[in-house]
Amino acid sequence: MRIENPFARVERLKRVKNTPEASTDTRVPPGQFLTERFPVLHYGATPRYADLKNWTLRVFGLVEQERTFTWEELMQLPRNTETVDIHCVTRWSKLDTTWTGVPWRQFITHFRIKPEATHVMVHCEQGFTTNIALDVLDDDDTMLAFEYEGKPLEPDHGYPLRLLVPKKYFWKSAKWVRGFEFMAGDRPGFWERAGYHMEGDPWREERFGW
Ligand SMILES: Nc1nc2c(c(=O)[nH]1)N[C@H]1C(S)=C(S)[C@@H](COP(=O)(O)O)O[C@H]1N2
Ligand SMILES: [Mo]
Repeated sequence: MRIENPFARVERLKRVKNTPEASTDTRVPPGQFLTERFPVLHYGATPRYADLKNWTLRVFGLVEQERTFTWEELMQLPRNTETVDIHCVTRWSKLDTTWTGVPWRQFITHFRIKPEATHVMVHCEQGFTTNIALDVLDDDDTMLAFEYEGKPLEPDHGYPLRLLVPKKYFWKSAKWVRGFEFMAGDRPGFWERAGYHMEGDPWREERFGW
């Protein structure tokens, strides 16, 4: 299957630095180069919010009880700040990015996941989705991020909330998240249906095909 490049803004990537240490650096996965910029990549238009009064985050599917978090409720949960490296499937990597958010392991203490659930479909504005295994999410560095470098996320980078799963290619770090659907078994999300890999591990170069 041939994948058309869906990114209108891909031109920006041509200006990133290709540093010599990238090939040997143990922090840069195979086939990636480093950038100090922060490219913006997504399908469709950037959602804009006048305010977050009507914003909700829905937890549904295989949970004991569906739950909806308001923005206020989410802001009351314990938060954490972490510095991680990110890797985009279009081959840029960025080191030492700092994010603040609600750790995934903290978030899931607020509802009960049914034992048969194995995967999550992340639902975003405008129908974007991505699929992730629960055991991948179950890590210290996975979070529901709302700040980047100490400031609220820029609209282009997912304001108000994005998922951050730094150990997978960055398309799994879904922007403008509005819901988590717990599922028994895996199902492809938006890019996965277009041929991207179901797992997306940058260290194994799981870019396309499944
Ligand atoms: N909702 C949504 N989230 C998304 C995408 C998208 O198209 N829609 N693109 C993904 C891809 S392919 C990448 S590489 C990252 C880019 O994040 P950035 O724009 O903050 O660099 O967002 C991911 N999250
Ligand atoms: Mo991407």
